[in-house]
Amino acid sequence: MPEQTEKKKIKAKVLSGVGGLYRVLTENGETLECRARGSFRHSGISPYPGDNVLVTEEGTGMCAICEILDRKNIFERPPAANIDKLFITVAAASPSPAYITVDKLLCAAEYYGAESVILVTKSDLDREKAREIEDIYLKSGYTVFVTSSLKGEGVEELKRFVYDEIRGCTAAFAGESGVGKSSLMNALFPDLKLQTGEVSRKIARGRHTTRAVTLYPLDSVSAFTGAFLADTPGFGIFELSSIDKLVYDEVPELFPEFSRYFNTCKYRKCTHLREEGCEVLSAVAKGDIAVERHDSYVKIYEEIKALRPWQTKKTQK
Ligand SMILES: Nc1nc2c(ncn2[C@@H]2O[C@H](COP(=O)(O)OP(=O)(O)OP(=O)(O)O)[C@@H](O)[C@H]2O)c(=O)[nH]1
Ligand SMILES: [Mg+2]
Ligand SMILES: [Zn+2]
Repeated sequence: MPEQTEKKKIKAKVLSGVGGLYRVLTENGETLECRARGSFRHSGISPYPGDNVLVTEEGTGMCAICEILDRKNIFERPPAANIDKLFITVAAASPSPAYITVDKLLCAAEYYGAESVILVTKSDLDREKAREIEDIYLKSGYTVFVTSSLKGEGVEELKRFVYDEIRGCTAAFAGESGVGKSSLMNALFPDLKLQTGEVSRKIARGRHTTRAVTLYPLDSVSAFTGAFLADTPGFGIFELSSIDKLVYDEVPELFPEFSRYFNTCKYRKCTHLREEGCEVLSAVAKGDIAVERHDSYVKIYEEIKALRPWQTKKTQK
């Protein structure tokens, strides 16, 4: 027997990480506190919530993450890895809906290969606005739930969807601060007991109550197996520049409901911004594409073009 046997490596999932201290759930169902000690640290990579990792026991009661396993994807905002589904949350009122934030999050999810679901919250505050948001995103081909955590509206329906669709998956809530992400997670799974906060009366925006991304294993709060739900801190403004490889001529592909028109635009290199003979624009005029979505498209395209004017899909190759 060699004197120093290699330390046993245990597979685990990172639930949260604050100040270099990580909480992981091992495949044996144990929750451990860890530091990061692996060689990956030299290459500037650090574990993210959602990462699948290998951990070793250090003898001192402390454990160490020694390896990060392959990632399906990694979001910079909210910072999380291996997200299968993104629940993009938008309030009918308080704060008033910012379509650009929703559409940027939808673009990020399309880019990283996560499936998006739109959750409209606070329907009790403005029913008409809630329906308006629902119409826009249903028309765009997304799954939409209209909910009120306060009145319980839509909560059972969403819970059934969660049970059916996120088995074995990691889903994260994302959206502006104060839209009610933590409140809705509590309405779905009361045992989570997440902290929620007020919306500032003065600026009518949230106060950043949730401070860090945290994954909750659903089998700890309900009869559920192998699924994780992540609560994340809300944003003020969401910047797509956090996707550092996104180039402007990729932006059209991030709007799935536009794609069927691309081949019939008059010009082969149509940007779908304002060209004559653009079929995307004529679908907007006919009401087949929501005008709010096209407005966001123009903003996002121009923002990325201003940021990286010389980079295109060709130069990225
Ligand atoms: N009227 C009404 N208020 C709600 C509803 N859901 C949440 N709120 C209120 O909205 C405020 C913000 O809720 P949170 O759940 O903390 O929002 P959050 O999205 O988690 O915010 P951050 O953690 O800052 O990102 C709280 O005062 C909630 O009581 C709802 O369905 N109806
Ligand atoms: Mg919160
Ligand atoms: Zn076009």
